[in-house]
Amino acid sequence: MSGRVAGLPEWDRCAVMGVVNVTPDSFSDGGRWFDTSDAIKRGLDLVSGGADLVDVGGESTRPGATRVDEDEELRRVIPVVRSLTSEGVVVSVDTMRASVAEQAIAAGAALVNDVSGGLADPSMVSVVAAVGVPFVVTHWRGFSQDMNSRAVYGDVVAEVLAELRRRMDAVVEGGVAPERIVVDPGLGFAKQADHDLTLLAHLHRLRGLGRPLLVGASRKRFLGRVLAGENGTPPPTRERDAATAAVSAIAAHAGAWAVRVHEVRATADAVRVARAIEDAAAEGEPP
Ligand code: PMM
Repeated sequence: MSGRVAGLPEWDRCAVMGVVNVTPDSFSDGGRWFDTSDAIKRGLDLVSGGADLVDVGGESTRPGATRVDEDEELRRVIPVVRSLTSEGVVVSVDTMRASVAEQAIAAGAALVNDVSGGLADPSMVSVVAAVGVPFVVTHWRGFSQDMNSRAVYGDVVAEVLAELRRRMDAVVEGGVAPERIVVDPGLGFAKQADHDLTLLAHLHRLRGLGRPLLVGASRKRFLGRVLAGENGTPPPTRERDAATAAVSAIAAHAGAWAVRVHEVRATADAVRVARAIEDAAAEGEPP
């Protein structure tokens, strides 16, 4: 099974995390939900389409992106978090800033999704520990501006495992309860396409970290490379949703706790099929 995260609802299958990027420049959907009311509507639509929780972010992390300033990030994120939580949506906040996490939690966010795993802001871990919300520890080697130059590995699975384990230890040392930690291999963060594919092929080893696993493959570059035609041109990001749903099924089958996706409908089906196959396998076991 996919595991339980203290402080969040328990789903009986891999959960679907829908994405609302309140940004003008995100890699996959930049600008589409930049306006506050569009972003809120998008969050509600994702829930109607099958999202179990909605991840709200105000800073693009696409390769090469420069950072947004704190006031602007707060302006983008907080009203969307407040409005969605007031509608009963389980919201996670995608931020590398402790101040944004703190205000988002005050506005009702149930989970802090920090793609830097607490490395970008030295106050992040203590803020999360103090309020006692769940925390996503993502594998990360540095800010977007130069992350591609850090995509150098001898054994990508072993190195990601070791680096995640170190971050988990540091986060627990900082006061976050182990049962509130989620781990994430950080597909595309300081990784080339081959690294992402190898990590997906070894999700069972990442589960060995002993905590629920979040997988964020949606529309990413490695899918563009897999889907590229003979001339090597990758399809535009919005044409990668079928491939994303395929990864969702594979991740769910490998025991992921949740998948983070931009279009939820096909993934919601994929995780249900994965669950049905798991049930059938359990029923087919000899006594
Ligand atoms: N990827 C992006 C943003 N946030 N959070 C987690 N936990 N894992 C991810 O893989 C992840 C993330 C980048 O995706 P986008 O900008 O295309 O939404």
